[in-house]
Order: sequence, then structure tokens, then C-alpha cells
Amino acid sequence: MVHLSDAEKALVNGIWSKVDVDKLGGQALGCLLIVYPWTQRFFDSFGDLSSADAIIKNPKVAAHGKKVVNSFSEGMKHLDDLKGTFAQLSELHCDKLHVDPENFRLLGNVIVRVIARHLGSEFTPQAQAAFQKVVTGVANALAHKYH
Ligand code: HNI
Repeated sequence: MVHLSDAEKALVNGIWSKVDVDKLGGQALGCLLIVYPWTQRFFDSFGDLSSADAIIKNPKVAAHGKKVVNSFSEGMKHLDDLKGTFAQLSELHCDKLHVDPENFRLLGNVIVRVIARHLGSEFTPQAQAAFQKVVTGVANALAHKYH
């Protein structure tokens, strides 16, 4: 379980309010598929993932990234109950999608990197530390129902 102080919550909410969630989603999923190419195996039905350029331009990557990061964004509203918030999605990713939970950590790290790219020095080390707790908490929550 992760715990954020009120000051850390204020930092992460401040950062999140500056992020274009829909755009971040596509960029983060695209980055995941490019930097960790073995993650492409879950997305056979997405068409052309043959190069970084193809991934960045692939509309299915953009659409799915948007869906995933909007769901992550729901979690941002329930920082004290991430396990409850993601319980059903944890079951889905385990039982139906068979996604190795290590991938949740990779995606979390990529989300932090993409935010850093957009916000530059505004994303202070303190805010990054707080945000890292959130992505770790979401990854743990999504892994919670695995058996
Ligand atoms: Ni994930 C479907 C949320 C990480 C592979 N995923 C979803 C859906 C949501 C979702 C919401 C849609 C569910 C539905 O249709 O009912 N995924 C999340 C969240 C994270 C995450 C919040 C982490 C922050 N998913 C990942 C990762 C992978 C992944 C890291 C693989 C590398 N997800 C999938 C796949 C699907 C999916 C595969 C089904 C896609 C499809 O529609 O075919």
C-alpha cells in the first residue's frame, strides 16, 4: 500500500491538472510499445506496429492509450482506495487478458517519463517522487487480484 501525505496529494493533483490526459495516453502506450517491444504481443489486433513511426501514427494505439490513461485518471480521484478502484480491472487483466503485472510497472514509469517531457522543470523532483508513489500504487492495485 502506498501512502501520500496531503502535501504529496496536492503536488500530484497539481501536475495532473496540467496534463492533457487523452494525449498523454496515446504517447505513453506508444512509448511503452517502442521502448519495451515485447509488450507488443498483447496488441496483435492493432495493425502496424513495425516501427516507432508506425506506432506513433497508429490510431488504435492512440485510442487504447486514451482509454487506459483515463482509467488511471479515475484512480487519481481515489488515492486512498486504489485496490478497490482497480479490483475488477485487476481480475480482467489476470483472467482474461493474461497481462504480466510487471507491465503495469513499466507503463507507470513511462507515464512519469512522458509527463517529464511535457512539463520539464515544472515537474520538480518532489512532484516526481510523489507521482512515482501513485504509479507504483496503481500497478500494485492492478496486480492485487493475480493468482
Ligand atoms: Ni489495460 C484493456 C486499463 C495497463 C493490456 N486496460 C484495458 C481496459 C482498461 C485498461 C480500462 C478496457 C477494459 C474493458 O474493455 O473493459 N490497463 C489499464 C490500466 C493500466 C493498464 C489502468 C495501467 C495503468 N493494460 C495495461 C498494460 C498492458 C495492458 C501495461 C499490456 C502491456 N489492457 C491491455 C489489453 C487490453 C486492455 C491487451 C484489451 C485490449 C482490447 O480491447 O483488445
